[in-house]
Amino acid sequence: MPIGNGEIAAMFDELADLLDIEDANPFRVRAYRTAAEAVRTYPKGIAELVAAGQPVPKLPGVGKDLADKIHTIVETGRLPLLDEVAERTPRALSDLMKIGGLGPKRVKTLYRELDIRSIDDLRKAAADHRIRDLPGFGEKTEQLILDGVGRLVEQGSRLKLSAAGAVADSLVAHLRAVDGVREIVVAGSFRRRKETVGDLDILATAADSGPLMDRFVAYPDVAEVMSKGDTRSTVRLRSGLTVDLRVVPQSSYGAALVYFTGSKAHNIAIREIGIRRGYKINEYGVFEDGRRLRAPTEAAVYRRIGLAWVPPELRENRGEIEAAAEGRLPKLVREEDLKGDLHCHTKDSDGRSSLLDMARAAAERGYEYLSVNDHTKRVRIANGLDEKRLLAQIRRIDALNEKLDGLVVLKSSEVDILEDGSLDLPDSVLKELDFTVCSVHYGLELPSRRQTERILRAMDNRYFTILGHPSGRRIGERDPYAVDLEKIMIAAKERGCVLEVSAHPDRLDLTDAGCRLAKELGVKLAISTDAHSAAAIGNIRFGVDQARRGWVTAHDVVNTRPLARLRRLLARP
Ligand code: DGT
Ligand code: CA
Ligand code: CA
Ligand code: ZN
Repeated sequence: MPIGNGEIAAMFDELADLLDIEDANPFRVRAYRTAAEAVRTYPKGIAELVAAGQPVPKLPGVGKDLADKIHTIVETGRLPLLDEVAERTPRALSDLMKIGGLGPKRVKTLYRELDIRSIDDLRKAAADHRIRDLPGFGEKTEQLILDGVGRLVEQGSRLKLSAAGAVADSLVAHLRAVDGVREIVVAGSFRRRKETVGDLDILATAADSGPLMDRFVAYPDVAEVMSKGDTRSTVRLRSGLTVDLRVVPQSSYGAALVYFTGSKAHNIAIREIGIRRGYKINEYGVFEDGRRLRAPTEAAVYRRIGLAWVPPELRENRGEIEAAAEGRLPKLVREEDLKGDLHCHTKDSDGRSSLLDMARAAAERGYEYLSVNDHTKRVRIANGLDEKRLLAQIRRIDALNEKLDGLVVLKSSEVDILEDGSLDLPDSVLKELDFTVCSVHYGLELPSRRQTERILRAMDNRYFTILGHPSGRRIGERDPYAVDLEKIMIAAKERGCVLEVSAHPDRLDLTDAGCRLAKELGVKLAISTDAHSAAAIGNIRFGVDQARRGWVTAHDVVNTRPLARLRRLLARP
């Protein structure tokens, strides 16, 4: 019963958190974090490989000791060192680190001084104002903690799409092994590629549902079987995620897939159109006078009510139904439309892979170009580059391009936008670059008017090309900064600047609504990974998903263009 890469990675992350709280050697902590990232981004199921008699694959930064630990997890489902550490330091403390502003030091203080062992303990202590007097805290921090707890509770246990994907992959692989299964698909918000999912909704077809339900509840990661029936079962996994499995006959597949993909608002609108045309539409089929009509596919269901098939990402009842009726659904951008990536980091700043390894990974994907955008000097914690180091990097990229065949490495930078709206490097250096990504990293708390002015001012610089991660949020951890996004978009269009859709699975800014606004205002977008390792270049899919949810077409995205046209598009008028 294979354990998923995501679950292996989660164990290493938890171990790293707990060791960090215990003040363990930082190199050791970092080694576990590196292992977590390497496992999470590995494209094949490690447990499946081992089950097939292969060794644990060689992963970047993962030595023999860690590979042995991965092997143990795969074989036993446990990491003995984690169990050992958890005896000394409560596991729930690693949850506290999910709250913005709480690092290992502060979590340790909270635990030692106030015996805080859970999110609930933390909420109570903050509400009773017991935190503000701790050394290194204060009123402002106490309020930040209270906000953070509120956000965590509000979003409930919604899981980021990337994490849900890791779970979904191994669960679907587990179910596919059952004889007689035909279709099997993860529907719901997961199929609509929403940035977070509340639960997973798996839909399968089989003549006999029994064996499928049996295997579902026997999945090794199940913590609790909440219900088990012939057509529907629900389980809760150890991570807390709930999963529904529905099994329907093949003849209901089209209608069931439409229904369980949702959204609920889309379904209700579809059902109303059906009623007007004399049809009843539900999860079992399309009916006329109690007689089931043939509708084996989604497209057939939509056709019955005069609509074109609607891509799942658009099914939110935000105008897609009218567009489908009038034949004007957008032709959404696809991952294979992208010709390159316009935001990544290397070891020169805070990336974990070398320039060469990043270039190789991009070439392997078949990209025409990859830009290197290491941080600038102000971002000292990320080892940002000053003028001299950036010029040296430019020369190394020139030398590399001499040798590379097929891929061009573009010279760029992720230039920090300073508080006064100036850029962190002088024009004399910026002009040596092919283009820039400019981002806000500090002063996220500025009021909206000032934040907006700051960014507009930065855009006035003729070397400003792309606004990087344009809201600064981290999903579930840090709210977006306050800013007038519409004003920024209008200014970007006027000046020929571009906005980034970050494919980074923890960021995903712009939001879907932000992407749609950009499209409507006619401002161009770049879909970029902000990759900090060669493997993370594969995250591009999450940015494409988000853009598709925002009705974005290939035409709206600059990095769908071949290099020569990209250069013309990025040049400021
Ligand atoms: P989530 O799980 O909160 O991320 O969002 P969904 O969209 O996956 O919602 P979920 O899991 O409650 O239900 C899955 C799908 O089932 C949903 O997208 C549409 C359909 N559905 C659920 N409840 C209703 C309902 O009351 N009416 C209709 N028409 N459809 C529903
Ligand atoms: Ca769901
Ligand atoms: Ca559900
Ligand atoms: Zn950044």
